[in-house]
Amino acid sequence: MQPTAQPRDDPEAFRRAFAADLADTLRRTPRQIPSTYFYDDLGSALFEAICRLPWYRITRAESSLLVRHAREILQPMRRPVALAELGCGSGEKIALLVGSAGEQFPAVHLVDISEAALDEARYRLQAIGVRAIVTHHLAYEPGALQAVQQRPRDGSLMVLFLGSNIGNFAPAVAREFLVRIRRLLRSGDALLLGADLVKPEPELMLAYDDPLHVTAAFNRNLLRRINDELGGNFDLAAFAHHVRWNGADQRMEAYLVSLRQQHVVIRDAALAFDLAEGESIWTESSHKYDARQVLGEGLAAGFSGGEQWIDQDAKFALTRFDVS
Ligand code: AVI
Repeated sequence: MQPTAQPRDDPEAFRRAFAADLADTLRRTPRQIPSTYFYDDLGSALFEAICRLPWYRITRAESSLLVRHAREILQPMRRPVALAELGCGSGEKIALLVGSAGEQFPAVHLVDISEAALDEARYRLQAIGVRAIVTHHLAYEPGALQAVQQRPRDGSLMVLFLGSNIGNFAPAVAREFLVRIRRLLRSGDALLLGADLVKPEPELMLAYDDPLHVTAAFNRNLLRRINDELGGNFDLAAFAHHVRWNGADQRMEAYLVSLRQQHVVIRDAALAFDLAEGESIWTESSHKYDARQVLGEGLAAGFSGGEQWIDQDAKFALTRFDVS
């Protein structure tokens, strides 16, 4: 499933794109909903809660790597270094990097499709004394393009793509994404990539099917959103959150399983279909990498370098790819 995040500045255009995506993906076998639609205001808040769950370790592992290694991560960059985070969310992680680096940054670009997240990230960075904050209310790549176009003439640019967001892309899509980011950059620039690594299946199952059922709520919220925004009639109580580890494809898969036979109508997507009892809607894939695989992907995309900082316990890798 390729995320097709849209800028939200034109709500009607966004609604039409959402409806068109569903009209396509809910007709496929198996039926699917693109995971990019998780992140409305409630979905983003639920995701922030997931990041605080003891069983979901990505955010804490990455944050502590950023704090511990901020200076090493930035060390080879030509000064001054501008930063651009794609999908910054609440800005917590870029703020940790900035706060631990012990230097000034000429510009910090924040890219996100959630306006609420951008506001929060801006306040967070202002609070730690960052003066030049530029927000881009856009999807990853248009946002990266704007950040590149507005970069200071001197120095270098580090693009951050954290949180294992890369894992929500299918491998071929991830590869193409890295190639396009590489092409936007110039010699001396870098990409800092956060990727979750393969770990024992029981740990993954708990991370994606937590005992507090926050992830289940995050998943079901997709249906609530479709009901509210596109005139859907999903009965949320008639769906179970189901996850599985697909070892062959190295990914966690999330589904919403219909608990009974039901007739679904989504008025604004001109969709009507029957779901059988036990039939699933596939809502997310979270690919897990080996550290060496991450390196290989970056180098194949035309980057050089590939210094890595790894949390061996949580199994999470930060990799800095350079542009030579
Ligand atoms: C944003 N993304 C990297 C998360 C992940 O781990 O795939 C989204 C998420 N889905 C369920 N829990 C967290």
